[in-house]
Amino acid sequence: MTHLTKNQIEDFERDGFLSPLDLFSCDEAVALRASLEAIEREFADRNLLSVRSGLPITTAWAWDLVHDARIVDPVSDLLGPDVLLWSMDWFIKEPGSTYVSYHQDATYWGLEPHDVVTAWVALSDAGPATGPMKFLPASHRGPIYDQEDTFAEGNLLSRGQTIRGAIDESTAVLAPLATGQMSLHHVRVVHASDPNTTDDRRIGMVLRYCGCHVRQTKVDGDRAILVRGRDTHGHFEMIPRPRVDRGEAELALLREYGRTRHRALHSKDYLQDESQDPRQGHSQGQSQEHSQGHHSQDQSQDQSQDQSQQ
Ligand SMILES: O=C(O)CCC(=O)C(=O)O
Repeated sequence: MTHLTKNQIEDFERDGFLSPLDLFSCDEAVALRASLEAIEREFADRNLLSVRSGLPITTAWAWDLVHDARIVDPVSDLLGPDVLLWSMDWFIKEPGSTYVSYHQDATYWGLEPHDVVTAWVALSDAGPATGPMKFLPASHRGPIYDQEDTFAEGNLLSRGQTIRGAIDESTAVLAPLATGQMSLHHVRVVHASDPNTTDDRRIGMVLRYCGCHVRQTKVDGDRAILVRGRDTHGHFEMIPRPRVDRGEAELALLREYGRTRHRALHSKDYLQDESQDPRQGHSQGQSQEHSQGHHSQDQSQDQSQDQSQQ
């Protein structure tokens, strides 16, 4: 049984996050990390953002992983019986100064209503020195804040999205995780993370789930994977299990998915006046997520690079 207790559900509803939860054994997490890093080595000359985020579309083990009952059971306790995976993102914080600024995911994903939960899975140690997630408890019950695109150096968010104005950090709760543990957070909760001061990578496999009733309000044709129950709404096009790992059809679907997701995440809702778009002339940064103007050796991968998230 991997379902949440009544108390855990109440904690999540009160705070907007739940952490830590035991998920994988250390051996399982190490094996998953090895699978990821083998793929990173194999596709080192490609756009790794796209390769990693596209895994459930292109690679059977990743498709199976996002269906794992140990993740989907607790998620469905929060979202109900019919659940979609909207996105697999990777927040890999190498040792160094990169960080994530305070933001709310709900501000720019276009998903409505906000019945969206992230499972943040530690495939390496995410202890206090690695810059684990920190949350402002109960902020998911407050307003959606105005965010600006700062494109700040070292910010792992693609546009350096940052809540405008001062944040009262005094209530922030650090959510360190051991290898194989996960946290769950609500799409509206305010969160951030500090630099990784250790010698190892901090690898977060970040799975975004939503109820089947949730819509993509920014674009048509967004895609998702049904991981639990039935989809009687049809708001998303369904992504099938990969038949051939990184086969032609799977890569074609990844490109389509990437184009749609790019439109959703970079639509004018967030850049109302293109002449003021700070991305003009912005050089390729180190963001974990969408990077603009990148020219990889594989244009097809390039076109789907922005599928991930922030
Ligand atoms: O991994 C991090 O440090 C930030 C992750 C994040 O912002 C998210 O999962 O929404």
